Amino acid sequence: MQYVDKVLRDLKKKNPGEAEFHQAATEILNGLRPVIEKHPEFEKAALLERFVEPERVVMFRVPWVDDKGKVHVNKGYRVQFNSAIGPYKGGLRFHPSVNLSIIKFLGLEQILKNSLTGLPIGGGKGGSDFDPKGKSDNEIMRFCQSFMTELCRHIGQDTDVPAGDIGVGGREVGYLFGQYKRIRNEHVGVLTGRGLAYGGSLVRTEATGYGLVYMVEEALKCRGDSLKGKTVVVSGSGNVAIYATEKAQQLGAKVVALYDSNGYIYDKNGIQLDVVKQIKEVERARIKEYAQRVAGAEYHEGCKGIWGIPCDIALPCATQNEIDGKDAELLVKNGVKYVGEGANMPTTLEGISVFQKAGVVFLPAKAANAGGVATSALEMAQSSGRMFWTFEEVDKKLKGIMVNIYHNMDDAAKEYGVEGDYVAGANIAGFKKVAAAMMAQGVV
Ligand code: NDP
Ligand code: 2IT
Repeated sequence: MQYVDKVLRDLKKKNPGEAEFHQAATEILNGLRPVIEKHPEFEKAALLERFVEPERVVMFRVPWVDDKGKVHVNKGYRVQFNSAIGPYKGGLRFHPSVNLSIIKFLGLEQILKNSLTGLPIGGGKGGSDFDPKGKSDNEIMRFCQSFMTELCRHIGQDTDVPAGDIGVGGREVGYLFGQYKRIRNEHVGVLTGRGLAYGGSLVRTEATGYGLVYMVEEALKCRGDSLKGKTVVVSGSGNVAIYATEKAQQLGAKVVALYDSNGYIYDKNGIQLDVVKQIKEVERARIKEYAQRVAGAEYHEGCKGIWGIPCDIALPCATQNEIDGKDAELLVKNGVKYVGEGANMPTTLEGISVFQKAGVVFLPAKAANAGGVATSALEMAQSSGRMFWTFEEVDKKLKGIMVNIYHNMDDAAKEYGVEGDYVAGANIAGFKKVAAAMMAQGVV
């Protein structure tokens, strides 16, 4: 297919060195080949060229002063990728590895993820190479205030609505919101993941992890199976990992491992989540502590070893490219049957191919972790309506959305002759609506 090949070739030439962006674009455009074949009008309208080029990229300086009076400068980013179906929507990541390539891969993924939710949200992403680890609350606050002092010119409740991602949780969203309100004099739903006292939604904290497990549960149900008694390995120990573990446990699975960037814990008796929450959410300490507090639990330095633990279900919930081809082969050899991506792009292209060839049910990130942003859109709806739904109401909507996404990608894969290939199915199902909106809106 010459058109797709040409767009990919040009993208790599025009955006040199952006390895993560190339990787995400390759996965997406390869998945879209059957659709592009059916729609020659897309090429005439240069639809793919427009789709892979962000509408706007904002890059800015973030100066801040630490507790000792030393001045630091970080890079700030907001990529407003696509607003065809709604205001830009997507998280902010604070992590030292952040660069333009990472923000662009996340933004591109977000367009299709947000479309899959069925809600009216476009795609965007932002962040900074700021490292929140080891910083005091005051340093975090000053950094967030400086970041928002620039960002607030570019966002708005009907323009662009950021939220959390790695390194950005409730505390950071609170500081960011406070500064936005102070400068703009507006108390509006301009960020999601807000605290319940100032416009947040119930279930947003749990949403990504819960949503992931709701989708895995549906995939199991469609095969006459369930989570009961299944052994699960979850990577990461942040927001997504913790609430994926919680829901998996509630539904009868046994989660035996978690990690942070230093090493992993293995607890053959099943992870005690209250201990993890105390360490990670309250103390902001390292996962290593778990093995010191729970008898029988093991801690191992380094992350990779986690994929050697035999499991039925693997839920990578930390970061991109955590599972490469070799890790995937090891998981398959040890009997993994389902992989649900809680993180964004946690599996390399080789890893995906290993899983798919082995017949593993592979639920790709843009579908499987869409529960977070879907619940963000529900938060936006509640803010606009100036009302709140109960936990049960939001949770029910979240579950309905995840089940719906599963069937939409399953149906799309069948319709385009690639049954069971959920990577293609999710890309196709997400793209159709964005393409229709872009075609209807002319050359913009
Ligand atoms: P958190 O910051 O809460 O947690 C991140 C976790 O991943 C931590 O345990 C962290 O360990 C670990 N981690 C981060 N980078 C690395 C790395 N390079 N190597 C090993 N471990 C690493 O983030 P979230 O839980 O919010 O996000 C996790 C993933 O889920 C990301 O890919 C994010 O994009 C994705 N996601 C998040 C959503 C949300 O609503 N929050 C929604 C959809 C997707 P350490 O503490 O040592 O850094
Ligand atoms: O990757 C993601 O979907 C997120 N980090 C959540 C985005 C959001 O706007 O809630």
